[in-house]
Amino acid sequence: MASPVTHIPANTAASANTAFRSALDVVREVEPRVAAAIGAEIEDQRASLKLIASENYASPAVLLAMGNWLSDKYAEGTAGRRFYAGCRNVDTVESLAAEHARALFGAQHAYVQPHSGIDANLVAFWAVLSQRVESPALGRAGVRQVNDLGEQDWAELRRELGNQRMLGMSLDTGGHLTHGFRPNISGKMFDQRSYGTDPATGLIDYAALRATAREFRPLILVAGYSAYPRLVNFRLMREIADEVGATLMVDMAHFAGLVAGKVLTGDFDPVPHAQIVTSTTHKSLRGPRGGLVLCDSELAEHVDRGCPMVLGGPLSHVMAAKAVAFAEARRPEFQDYAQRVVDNAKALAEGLLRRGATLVTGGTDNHLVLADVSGYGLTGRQAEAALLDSGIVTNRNAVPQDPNGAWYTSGVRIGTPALTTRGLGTAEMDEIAGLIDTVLRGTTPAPGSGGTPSKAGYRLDDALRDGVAKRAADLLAGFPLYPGIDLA
Ligand code: DSN
Repeated sequence: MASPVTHIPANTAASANTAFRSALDVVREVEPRVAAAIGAEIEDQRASLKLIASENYASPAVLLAMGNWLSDKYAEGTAGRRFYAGCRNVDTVESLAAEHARALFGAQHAYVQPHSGIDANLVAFWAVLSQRVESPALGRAGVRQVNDLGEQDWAELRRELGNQRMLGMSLDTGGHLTHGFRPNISGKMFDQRSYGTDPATGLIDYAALRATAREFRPLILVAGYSAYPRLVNFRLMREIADEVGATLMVDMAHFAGLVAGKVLTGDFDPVPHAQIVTSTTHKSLRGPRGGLVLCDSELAEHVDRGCPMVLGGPLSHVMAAKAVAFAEARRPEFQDYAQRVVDNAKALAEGLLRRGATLVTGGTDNHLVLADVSGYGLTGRQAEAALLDSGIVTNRNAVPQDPNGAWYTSGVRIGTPALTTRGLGTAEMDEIAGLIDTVLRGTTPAPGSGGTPSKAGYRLDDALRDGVAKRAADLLAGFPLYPGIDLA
């Protein structure tokens, strides 16, 4: 079998080791504590059973592309059209990243500057608003440049448009804060309404969504999630958006790797259906920490204004790493990786179900599983903490209509992108399901004040905890992370 960590080819492992060791030597000369923290991080990552659905391990090529003097350059604007002189090398890496992104996803336009997913979404919101403003058919006649609008113009515009509304997936059914919720600026920019899932099946209720869209008539219909374990029908979403005159925006941050790896195709590939698609680049896509916007040609000029409209100066070193990551994702082995991410999630789900766990929607079709831990008598917070003590890293997450709210929650989100990169397969996933079930069965809520059980405190037998942690460590020992890299 080829090395499961296909992004560390055997012929470059020795060079990568030399590069990381040398880099740390140089850093250590100036601030040894930083060098020590970097060295400790790889050991921490090696030691944990990482099941955070939004995390992964980037390749040495991606990591190394970020540590250089491209970081020193200011480059506001876009390739070939900068507000600073001397940007030819930044132009090269930005153009390459955009070219790879367009080819990888079959997109008409790619904007690779966003620093994060939140930034990518802000760029997208602004692009949709400014397109509407500047379209004589849709916006205020005579206004050609959204930048020229004063306070008074905006007030008038909001009246004229009569529509700064966003319809996104509710937080407790898996939506994301940036899809119009109050703790994020999107919740202030837009009047927001949510769609959710059918309580009986846990699946998106498209009929209810359509009815809400007809009544609410959003400017933007947002699809995408951070904790929904099933596929989304983007063809149907676009049909609904068109029917009510909305722009369909898809936030594919979580599942971009499954789109790139051609696991999500047809109705389930957002790119042919949405006018604008946003993503992070570091989750299932396995690139550097950053964001990405893909869009139809008509939106391109609006998207390209992201910096300086809502973004600070481009991180040219990160754009270089995005170009490398997208090039990696265009290789055939990435498709194999993406398929294994889903196969592993299904194996994990089946393993949990067989042991009696309750899963939202009863399973998964993507890279994550959402376990409702109330059947174990626990809150999500207790389950998360007990699992962490036992060497299993997950994160607590609300389940639909969660009685414990967003802080304590009743669920735990479990994802397979990282461990799949590490090479673990379906047999290991079944064993991990057993470890999770063992920990959750062995955990009880600690007594809280006034005789009611605590929502945070828990009790877990030391021997049980240590036994699971030992088994998790033994399991990981068979799947070395970054083989060939030895910083000791
Ligand atoms: N933090 C990401 C996640 O874990 O889903 C999304 O913001």
